Amino acid sequence: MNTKILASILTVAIALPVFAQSDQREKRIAWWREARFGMFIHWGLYAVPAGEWKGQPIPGLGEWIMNRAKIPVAEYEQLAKQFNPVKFNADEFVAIAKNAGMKYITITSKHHDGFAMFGSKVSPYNVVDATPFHRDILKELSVACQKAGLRLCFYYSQTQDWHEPDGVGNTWDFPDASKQNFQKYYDEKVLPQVRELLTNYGPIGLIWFDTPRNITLQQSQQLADLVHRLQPNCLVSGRVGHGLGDYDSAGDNQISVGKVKRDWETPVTLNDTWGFKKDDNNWKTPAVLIHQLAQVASRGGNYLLNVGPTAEGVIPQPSVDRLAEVGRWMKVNGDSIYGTTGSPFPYELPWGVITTRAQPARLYLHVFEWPGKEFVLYGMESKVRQAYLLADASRKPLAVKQQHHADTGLDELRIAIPAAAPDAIDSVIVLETDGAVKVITTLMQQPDRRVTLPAYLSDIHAAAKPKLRFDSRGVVEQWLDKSEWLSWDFQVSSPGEFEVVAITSGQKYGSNWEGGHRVTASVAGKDVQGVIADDGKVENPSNPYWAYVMSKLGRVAVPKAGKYTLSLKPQEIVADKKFGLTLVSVQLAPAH
Ligand code: JFZ
Repeated sequence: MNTKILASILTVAIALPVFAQSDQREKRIAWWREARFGMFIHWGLYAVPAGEWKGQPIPGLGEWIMNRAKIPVAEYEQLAKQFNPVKFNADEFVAIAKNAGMKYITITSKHHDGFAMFGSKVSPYNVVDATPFHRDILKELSVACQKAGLRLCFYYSQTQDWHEPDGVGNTWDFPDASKQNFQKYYDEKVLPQVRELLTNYGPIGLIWFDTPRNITLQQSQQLADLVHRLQPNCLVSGRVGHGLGDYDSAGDNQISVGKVKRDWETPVTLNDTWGFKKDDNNWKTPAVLIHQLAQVASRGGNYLLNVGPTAEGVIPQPSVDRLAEVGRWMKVNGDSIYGTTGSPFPYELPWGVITTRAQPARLYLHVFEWPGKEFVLYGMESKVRQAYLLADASRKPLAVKQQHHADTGLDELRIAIPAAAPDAIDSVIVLETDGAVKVITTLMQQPDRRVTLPAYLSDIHAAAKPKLRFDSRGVVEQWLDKSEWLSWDFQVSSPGEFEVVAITSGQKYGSNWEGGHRVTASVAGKDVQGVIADDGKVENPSNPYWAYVMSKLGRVAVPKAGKYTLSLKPQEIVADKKFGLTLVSVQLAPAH
């Protein structure tokens, strides 16, 4: 046979299953893209000690107490006898989620401690057989979810299991790693329990695997295949390992600073723990939660917000209150979240975020900082047919002026708005366009005259393959080589004097910021040299665990409207802590 024909037959034969697979993935992920907002529930035996062991508060996450306090299996197992959550009411859990506007619930079926929250024939270490409660919590939730029309999903810790000698993580009871047989644990507990979860609880939305650690490609593949074979419409989370998930999971409490191309979800804590801790009262405010929800949606992702029920079986009241506040906002503004895709702009906006609906074509402007009287948006190419406030049931049209400035090339949209914000946290302006939404995607100065140049939209210059890279939020990390530099092209419509400011990011929980680097920023034929010093913090509600630090580099004059390039070149990078220059963005702030 002609080799060309043979090659094309082979190509088709190989491509077919891949197409079939991606087709199926598109089908199974449709509900999840529509949902955008879900409830995470971390619940297990760790709710009994609630962050305290033998009278001592144990630092860290509540569900990690067995590991943090190195509690022997024989002792930790005793907690099962005390686990009797008599106040648990599945309908109440589901009502709290539904009232918040959440469309799915993902509950820990088995966390790293190895204890199953369902009646499992595979191991007696489960809620039905080992506790005085004797009720199958997952079964009750599956009935309640089906009644209320929410999707039920299961978290399952596939690699870490501190109860089993062959699971990963328990080095205090089982110190001899050479005696470990992970495959045995995987074959005898993981596969059969996942099979139970997908067989005994009706249709499941997704399995949230976690911390893949040392799992092999073959084992991850086998898990994903098992899920998809038993329930073809069930999704597999990104943390199944080896990139085999149906969508990506962001790091805990991490929100990308830029748009993400793949489907993604971020898990977020309401306070600082997943599993209940009686002393953790560091609750996020409703404003932070609503802003995060809108931000995640504006970057094309799902927001999975956690509650940690107590050992009595109730969701803590501060959690219930905050979720009710989010629900109050969602009842009015849900259209701007459900079934939307991200912002059409590749960069962030100073006043809030944007979500988009394809059919019928809508742009939702989530205004966190209400300007009063007039709202201005640059770069809108489509004709805006109508504008109104989502909070206004009568949809009274707002006066709109749309103008293309031939001299500067600027597309300017002006909307007359009421002086007072319809919502103190996030007021949504709806724009209806003629045909699909089209915008200018080049970086440009904003109506507040500020120019923000995000690291993830820079051109990278390096002699060889650049060593600097972006973390999962889109922040530069590993910028240790001073020969590597960044540049941005952007549009200025309102010239003048500007302060050049660099925004850098600390590592998680703020302790690990590294400064002292000397850099040169060049723009409009002028160089400014400055030091990355701590000249103040920037509020960062989308990533409250990572402090943003502002460094003032110097002043530049931009003489006239037009196109400019700014380059940022390091003269010296301090890398004692090996973090280097962790750049979020460079800003030109109008100097008054
Ligand atoms: C994991 C668990 O260990 C934790 O107990 C909780 O269930 C959480 C949702 O997931 O912790 C992680 C996993 C991944 C990252 C951080 C914490 N990550 O990728 O940054």
